[in-house]
Amino acid sequence: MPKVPKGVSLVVGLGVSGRAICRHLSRQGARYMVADTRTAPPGLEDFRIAHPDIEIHIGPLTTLDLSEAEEVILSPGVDPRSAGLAPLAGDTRAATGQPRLVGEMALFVRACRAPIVAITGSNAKSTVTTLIGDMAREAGHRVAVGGNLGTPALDLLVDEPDAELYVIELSSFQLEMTPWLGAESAVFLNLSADHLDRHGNMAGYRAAKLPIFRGARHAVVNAEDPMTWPSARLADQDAFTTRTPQGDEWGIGRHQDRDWLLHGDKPLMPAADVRLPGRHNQANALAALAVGHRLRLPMAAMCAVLRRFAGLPHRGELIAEVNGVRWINDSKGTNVGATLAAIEGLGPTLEGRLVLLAGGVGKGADFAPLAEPLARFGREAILFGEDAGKLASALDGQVPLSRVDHLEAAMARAVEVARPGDCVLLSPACASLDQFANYQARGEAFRRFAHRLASESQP
Ligand code: UMA
Ligand code: ADP
Repeated sequence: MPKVPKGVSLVVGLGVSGRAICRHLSRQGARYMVADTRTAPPGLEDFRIAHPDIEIHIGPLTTLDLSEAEEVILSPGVDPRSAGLAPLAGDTRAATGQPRLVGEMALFVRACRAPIVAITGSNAKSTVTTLIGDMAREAGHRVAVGGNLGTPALDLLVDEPDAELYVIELSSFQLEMTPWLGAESAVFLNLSADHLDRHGNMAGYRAAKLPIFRGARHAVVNAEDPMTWPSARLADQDAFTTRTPQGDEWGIGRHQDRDWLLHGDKPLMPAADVRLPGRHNQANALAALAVGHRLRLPMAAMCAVLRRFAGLPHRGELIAEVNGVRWINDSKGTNVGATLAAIEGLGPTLEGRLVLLAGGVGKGADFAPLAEPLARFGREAILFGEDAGKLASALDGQVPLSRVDHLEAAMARAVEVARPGDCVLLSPACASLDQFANYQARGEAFRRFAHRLASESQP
């Protein structure tokens, strides 16, 4: 069996993170080789050409001897419990006493020389990460923003070497492989079912995210969701809520006959001035404010960002209005919690009803929580993709259903059933990987369709 030689590290995965890890190790002059468990990882030939000296192992990790590898650095999509890796669990490196099996963030923490703000949660990570980055920038700081959001954290060290602050979005996959983070501020926004196919159950999913608090100097948690609280309260900890704040919580309460964002009893700005729509986004704004306050960013700069930030693509994004029907792209609604927020946020604002397009890879989630809000607000749920059947069983009898093979057919069906005042909402509650390269590709297919529809409806 081929072997990773003594003193050589192994990078597992040739995706976005794997390549960033390779670039980092090359910069450091470290000896490493690469493995990918897929038979044909994307971009393999390009990688070979660019790195002729790097040995590459393709295929299961059980066919590679890792017993003497210096360090095994996993891409986030690779489960540390998969065959071939399990024997490494609990192993430490003789030289450092550090775990031998780690993820990208272990390398990032070792190399990073500026404070880190880390953000996790089942939903709203990218939104809150972007808000915090924009707030720090507005206040005149040099800030680098990345992580699960897109740019791998390790690439930020080269792209923005002078950053005074790194604002990093972290997934459960990344956090479970992070032995130590030492964040200046660690934010755990919410927890609802996602990635249960990897983490087993909610307890396992939460445990995977809790390393965000390791070594943190400050925490921001959700006062309404105890699953986001660290096992032991930090000395310096803030909490946000969409209710009237208790003590010095960040919350929402009445002031001058209107709802205001409050810090304790101090009014900050009218809630309706937050440009992002819905209560859930006001919660997101409060979490970002709590971090910014800890970083001593001026309140005026932070509120200016909240007043103008219109949201990221694929998150509740209005694409077109055609014949009185709004087409909204929420392709990043990849779990039940996000789709619930979209239905409950949009439903009450409509003159008509919701035509929901949902389906894809459900990742082991229970879709039952979608039934009641769809009964209230739904005209029809049009289901497609791998877990359409599971969705249909969960929603049966609550809302009219139709099942089609693919998003294209779902959009065509939506044209037939939507009436003026309705909203066609792509919020799939599922990952896209059965039928698309990623959630962006799914959202772009929706965008193209809605734009075409809009141009065809022009007189
Ligand atoms: N894979 C294998 N074998 C391998 C390596 C990868 O089968 O040896 C598979 C994985 O199971 C997965 C796919 O290949 O299906 C990609 O995995 P990866 O770890 O190579 O992914 P990257 O391209 O490095 O992208 C990752 C994040 N993807 C995942 O965690 C699955 C990206 O988040 C992130 O933007 C990027 O690193 C930069 O940090 C995407 C994501 O879906 C948006 N994240 C999940 C989420 O947000 O819910 C966690
Ligand atoms: P993440 O990076 O955690 O996936 P995003 O900011 O990309 O988070 O948003 C993902 C999805 O979650 C979108 O569909 C968005 O509309 C929805 N969402 C945003 N904020 C919340 C919230 N506070 N609770 C539940 N869902 C939310």
